[in-house]
Amino acid sequence: MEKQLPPGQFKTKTWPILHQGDVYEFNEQSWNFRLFGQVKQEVSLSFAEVMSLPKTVSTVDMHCVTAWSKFDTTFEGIALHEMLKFVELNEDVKYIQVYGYYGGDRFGYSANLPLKDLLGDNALFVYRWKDETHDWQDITPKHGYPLRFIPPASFYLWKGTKWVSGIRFMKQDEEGFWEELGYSMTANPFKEERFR
Ligand SMILES: Nc1nc2c(c(=O)[nH]1)N[C@H]1C(S)=C(S)[C@@H](COP(=O)(O)O)O[C@H]1N2
Ligand SMILES: [Mo]
Repeated sequence: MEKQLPPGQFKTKTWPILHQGDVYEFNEQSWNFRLFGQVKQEVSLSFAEVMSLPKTVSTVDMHCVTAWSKFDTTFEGIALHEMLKFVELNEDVKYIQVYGYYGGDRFGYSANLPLKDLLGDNALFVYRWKDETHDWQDITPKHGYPLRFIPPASFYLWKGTKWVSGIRFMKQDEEGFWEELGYSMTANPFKEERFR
């Protein structure tokens, strides 16, 4: 069966590149992944520690708010639920902010998401991908090397932070980078939740 495009979207076979600002330059020495906010104890993982976590392969659809949709990209990465094993969450944590690089600041970009929707194998921090036109290859610097988030297809792709630096756990929903500028908090492409 043909897959349904969300309303107002068109299909692309290539993977477009879209972000604000310059591209993060990876430096393993200064790179870390922070788990912080509403947790009993904050944790900071090195690149080697993150890359030694169990790996998940998942095929997902991506829907960008600028109206392109790309079906069936296969990613290899670390599921968000693997990261959760490192922290004990405070009571009533329901949202997260996924941080990434923007404008010289490793925490300059952020995207808010409800934690309950991110517990499956389709919420991944990815470093490798393939599709029908490409064999396995590393995520390029412009797509978020060395590690970027890919959200489930029930969220527009701006929730997919590139050059990730950490997760902040929250009790209440808070605006991220695009949400502060008027984009949707919930961002469901199938309900066409672009702005609010
Ligand atoms: N750090 C960071 N991540 C980001 C962005 C950004 O500007 N900075 N742009 C977002 C937006 S709006 C989109 S549509 C996707 C695009 O990902 P792609 O270029 O890999 O297709 O990255 C998201 N992640
Ligand atoms: Mo976007």
